[in-house]
Amino acid sequence: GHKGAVLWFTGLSGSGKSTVANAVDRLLHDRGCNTYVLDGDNVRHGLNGDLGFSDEDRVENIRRIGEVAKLFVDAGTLVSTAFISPFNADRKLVRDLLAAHQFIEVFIDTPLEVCEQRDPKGLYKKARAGEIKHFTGIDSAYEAPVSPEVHVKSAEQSVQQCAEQVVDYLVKQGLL
Ligand code: GGZ
Repeated sequence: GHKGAVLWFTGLSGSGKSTVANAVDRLLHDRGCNTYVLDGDNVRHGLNGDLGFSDEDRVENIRRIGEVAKLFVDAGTLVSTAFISPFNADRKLVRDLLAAHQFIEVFIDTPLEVCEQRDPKGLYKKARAGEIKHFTGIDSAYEAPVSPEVHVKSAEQSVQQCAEQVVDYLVKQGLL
């Protein structure tokens, strides 16, 4: 049986974090794991509904998500989190909340050009037009992970292949 751990997805808006996280979640669920996905839909509207996108609010957003993820780990769940989490220091804080084998950083590495091309919600277009301020990759920084446990190049493979890359890592680590 598996133990709890956090699959911490990080990447730009439109990189495919939520899509790949949900595909991984499905594969893990099919293997009989106890799983959950935390993403903007269930966190930014509720628990973190008071937070925006200033640097300060993003720091607090990630801090709270880290604490919630830890609760899921304590409950034995494989929890996938899908947030931009742009700052190395904040991801490190969450890493340090957990035991070494319990925090798996998954970098969804998709070039900005590709994310901007996809622009599923038209947010990049608005950011370029100055209608959204502090947009990650445009006028707010994204610090790429230095040594992520899993480095996924989503523009070069299918969603299913990306998800399998993550699951393969878990198998290799003996987590599944
Ligand atoms: C970045 C923003 C912004 C700004 C709204 N910058 O593609 P989406 O829409 O669905 O994902 C983005 C989401 C980012 O929220 P996170 O909680 O993941 O960010 S962080 O980890 O940095 O706290 C985007 C939308 O919210 N969005 N304004 N200014 N993304």
